[in-house]
Amino acid sequence: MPHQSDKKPAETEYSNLGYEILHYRALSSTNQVAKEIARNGNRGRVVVLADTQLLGRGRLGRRWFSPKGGLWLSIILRPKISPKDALKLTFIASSAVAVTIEKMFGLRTAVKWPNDVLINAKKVCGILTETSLQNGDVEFAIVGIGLNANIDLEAFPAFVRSNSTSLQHELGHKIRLRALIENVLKALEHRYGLLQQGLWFTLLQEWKGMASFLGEKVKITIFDEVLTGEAWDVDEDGVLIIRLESGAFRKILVGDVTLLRNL
Ligand code: BT5
Repeated sequence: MPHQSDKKPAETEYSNLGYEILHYRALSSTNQVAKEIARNGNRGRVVVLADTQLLGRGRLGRRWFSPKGGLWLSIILRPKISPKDALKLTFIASSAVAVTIEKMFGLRTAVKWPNDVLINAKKVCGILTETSLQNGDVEFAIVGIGLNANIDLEAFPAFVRSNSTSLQHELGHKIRLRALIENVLKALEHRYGLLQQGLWFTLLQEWKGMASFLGEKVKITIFDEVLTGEAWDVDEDGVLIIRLESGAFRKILVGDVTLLRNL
């Protein structure tokens, strides 16, 4: 059921790259609305943007807090990839955000498996990629980017505040959201082009170059199961490989990584 606020964008803007940006004041979730738009047919390059989300979502049904001042957007893509490759879109979006933040603001960023961008080991951005399948193929993918831009951390509940940061908090001032959006879209478009050309290994290498958790002692939470070990590698499918204390290796397809040195 569409949310009451989801009916009509407040304005439609166009990015320098020709994306149609449907800009809403308040929305349930940009991913949800993008999905509904994508289902209604291919209308080219569309981005759904909201000033605030009332039901912003993370992975596994979790909540994504989306107060005003953040960059909350979803991009509709129609990639020629198999469903198991959706994670690649998450990786390239994370790299695009991480590189853009470094270039624009000179802040040092890192990526963390599977979908985080960090500054000073705190989460500044999360990516949520969702796909719709048709006859076993990806019909469309929605890449949702949640980036804490002009946000006072006081706006978050304590359990989120302790593990997160914002650009405003790191820089001590607000930034121009519009320029950030343009640059993130540009960085993602570039990487998406490389992915479509079959250059996944180059893109994975770029992501791994920012993956400072690799080689670290980590705790992995997989639903109710908790493991500890060393974050050994991320394989070509984007799967995390952990070296357990027993010396055995384990492949992790879904889960959350916590760096133990931060505890
Ligand atoms: C994510 O999930 O990190 C994916 C977040 C994607 C959000 C974007 S915003 C635009 C688009 N529309 C949507 O509805 N979603 C996407 P996950 O890895 O599951 O992390 C979720 C966890 O991060 C929560 O359980 C909280 O602990 C924490 N969290 C919630 N809001 C946060 C925030 N604004 N900043 C940092 N951490 C947050």
